[in-house]
This record gives sequence, structure tokens and C-alpha cells, in this order.
Amino acid sequence: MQVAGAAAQEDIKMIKLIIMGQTQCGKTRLISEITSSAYIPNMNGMVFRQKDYNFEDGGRARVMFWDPCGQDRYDSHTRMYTRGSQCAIVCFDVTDRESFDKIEKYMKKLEEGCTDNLVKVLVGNKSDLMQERKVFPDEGEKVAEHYNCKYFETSAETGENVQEMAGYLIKLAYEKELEFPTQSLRLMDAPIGRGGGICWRGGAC
Ligand SMILES: Nc1nc2c(ncn2[C@@H]2O[C@H](COP(=O)(O)OP(=O)(O)OP(=O)(O)O)[C@@H](O)[C@H]2O)c(=O)[nH]1
Ligand SMILES: [Mg+2]
Repeated sequence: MQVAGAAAQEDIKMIKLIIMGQTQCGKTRLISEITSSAYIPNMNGMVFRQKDYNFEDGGRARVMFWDPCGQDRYDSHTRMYTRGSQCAIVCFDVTDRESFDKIEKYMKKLEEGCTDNLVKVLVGNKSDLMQERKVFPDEGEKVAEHYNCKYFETSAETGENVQEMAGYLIKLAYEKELEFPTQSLRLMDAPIGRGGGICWRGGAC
């Protein structure tokens, strides 16, 4: 006999989202803002968060956010992070040109580790720091066009454009998932610790 709750659970599309970008560009703060959870910087390892989304067609998605520390010493773990991802946020800090120059590195890692069905956005974060800006919107637009994705500028500090960016990406991933269903991960089998997330290496968060 099918339990109604269980049937409903099975209707939820599971989506794995990976955020990538140089250390300190604001990845963890962005994910905290998107998922309305406390911002606790991850000095190493990985933080997981999750959030459910409802769509106009009545469908639902449960998104697992994978937020690795961007320090170069974790580069060798990237393939594990990217495998099975249906969507990605590639992020840089608009006040830090070095973080902008690293976009190519992260885009390449996504190409190597993900399927052709991956959908992504390019995000220039910290748009509130207008006086310190080193990268301008037309530069972000141009790079995004090169990688065939949309460019957003966000502020995880003020929340500006953050939910719009996430909503756009997750809707794209949901539509892709309807078209090309992923058989694989039962992402929600992962344990959830204090604060709605778990840290890998970094302990409960
Ligand atoms: N002004 C401003 N500060 C931000 C913004 N986003 C993040 N920060 C700050 O930037 C610093 C780094 O943010 P994190 O979110 O921890 O950066 P990260 O990319 O996760 O860094 P790693 O985990 O080391 O890879 C913190 O001091 C944040 O408060 C933003 O939009 N505006
Ligand atoms: Mg972080």
C-alpha cells in the first residue's frame, strides 16, 4: 500500500547545486542568504544546506547546496564536489580582480566534472561595496556570454538580487530535470546537523 506522504516525497525532484569561486568571495554568505540560515564561515571543508522550492506547475524541488571552501589547497577535491551536480553558481568578488580572473579555472572544473545538462550562472558578489569595485558589469556580462550563461550581480550583505539569482538558476535546473531526469543521488539521505547544515571536516554547523 502506498502511503500518501511517501508518494508526495517521491514527487520531489532532488537537485544538487554546487557553488564555486575563490576563497572569501562570499559563497557561504550567499548560500546562507538563499537558505535563510545563519552565516557561519567555513574555514575548511564543506558546508551543506538545503531548501525546498515550489513551482507554478505544482512541482517541487529539494535543493542541496554544496558549499566548499575555496582555498586552493582543496582543489584536488573538486571532482567529488562537482560530480552529479545539476546546477552551479560560479562566483567572484567584484572588489577583487584576482577572483574574477579565476572564473576560467572554475568553469573548466565544471566542464570536467559535470554532465552536458548542467545549468549555471555567473555571479559578481559584494555589489554593495561600490567604492571598492574593481570589476564592472560589462566585464561580467561578457564572460557570462562566453560561457553561455546569465550574469547576476548580488550583495549577500544587503540581500540584493540574491533570491532572484537563485530562483532563476533553480527553475532552470528543475526544468532540465523534468526533461532529462537524473536517476542517481538520494541527496536527502545525508545527515543534517545543527543549524540545518553539516560541515565536512569543519564539524557540525
Ligand atoms: N560587503 C560585503 N561583504 C560580503 C558579501 N558577501 C560576503 N561578504 C564578506 O566576505 C567575507 C567572506 O565571505 P564568505 O561567504 O565566508 O566567503 P567564502 O567564499 O565562503 O570563503 P571560503 O569559504 O574561504 O571559500 C566575510 O567577511 C563576509 O561577511 C557581500 O555581498 N558584501
Ligand atoms: Mg565558505
